[in-house]
Amino acid sequence: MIFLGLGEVLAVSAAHGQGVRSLMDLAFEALNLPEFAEDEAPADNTTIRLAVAGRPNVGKSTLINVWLGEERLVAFDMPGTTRDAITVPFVKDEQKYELIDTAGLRRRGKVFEAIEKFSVVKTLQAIESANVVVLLIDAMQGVTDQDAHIAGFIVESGRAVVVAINKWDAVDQYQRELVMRSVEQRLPFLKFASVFTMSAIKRQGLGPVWKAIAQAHTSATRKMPTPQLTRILEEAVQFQQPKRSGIFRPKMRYAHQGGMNPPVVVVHGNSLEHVTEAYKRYLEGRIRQAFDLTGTPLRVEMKTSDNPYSGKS
Ligand SMILES: Nc1nc2c(ncn2[C@@H]2O[C@H](COP(=O)(O)OP(=O)(O)OP(=O)(O)O)[C@@H](O)[C@H]2O)c(=O)[nH]1
Ligand SMILES: [Mg+2]
Repeated sequence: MIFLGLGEVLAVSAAHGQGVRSLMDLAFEALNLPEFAEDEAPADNTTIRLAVAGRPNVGKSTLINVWLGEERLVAFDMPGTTRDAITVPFVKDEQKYELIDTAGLRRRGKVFEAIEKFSVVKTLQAIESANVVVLLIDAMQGVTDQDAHIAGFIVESGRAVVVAINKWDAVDQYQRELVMRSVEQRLPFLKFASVFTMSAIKRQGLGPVWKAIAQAHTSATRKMPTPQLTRILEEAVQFQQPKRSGIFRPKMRYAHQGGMNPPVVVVHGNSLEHVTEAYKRYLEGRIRQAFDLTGTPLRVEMKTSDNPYSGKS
């Protein structure tokens, strides 16, 4: 039983949620639960699954109620009001959505917690099965470690994300500045996402958030043709070559798209295992810019073609 004994030991980063996903995968496996995605995924792929996630009491249920224009979900000034991930169908600008309200997540030590044990599992599964996640942050509290942890999980799951700072009506100018600074400091790995301030209760700032949701979904499902990707790769290499590593000089030949939501770009060539992380980030930046991938994580993978000399030395 992986919860009690030390059957499996995984490295996780407390601050950024790194490794948490594999940990949760293991936990799900051990629990032997049915896959949320298979159970509740819409039959057609024209429906966008949109999850609202965040710490307890940030206003997730309130926001969805405002979107729906009715008090469909229970919202209350008490952490842990929502105990289960709840899906509600919704249409906006002729686009079909499945809105998913989730239980507020907190963190104790290195694992997520919610008021009820199973709601944390449901919430993490809801995030993994969503196309886009709105990460809701409470302006009265600023960005905390717990928000960073949830953000880390969203990014690791490859979900497109929009950051919305709620309860903007309830804070003064001083707190507003603190909040904006805490976003920069604690969520540096979310630089690709748009950040908005809003008030669900006062119905302020809702329009830009919707635009960003649609944009994030478009980015996450962008088609990147091989010729165009390869041209961007060539231009990037021309501008700055990957560093030589000993006798190896990584040689990039072409790139193709290996997946969507999140977009994956696979670079083919020789000695690519010597490409540095910094260079991969540089390539990611060039690709992001060329395809306007605001709002979605992007994965760049290196694939070395069979080397005829390997194994012969
Ligand atoms: N001032 C202010 N209060 C808000 C706003 N949005 C929500 N609230 C209040 O925040 C409290 C919590 O709202 P909920 O919608 O229940 O929060 P939640 O994130 O769903 O909470 P859990 O289900 O417990 O995780 C309620 O008292 C809301 O009225 C807002 O924009 N401004
Ligand atoms: Mg709720």
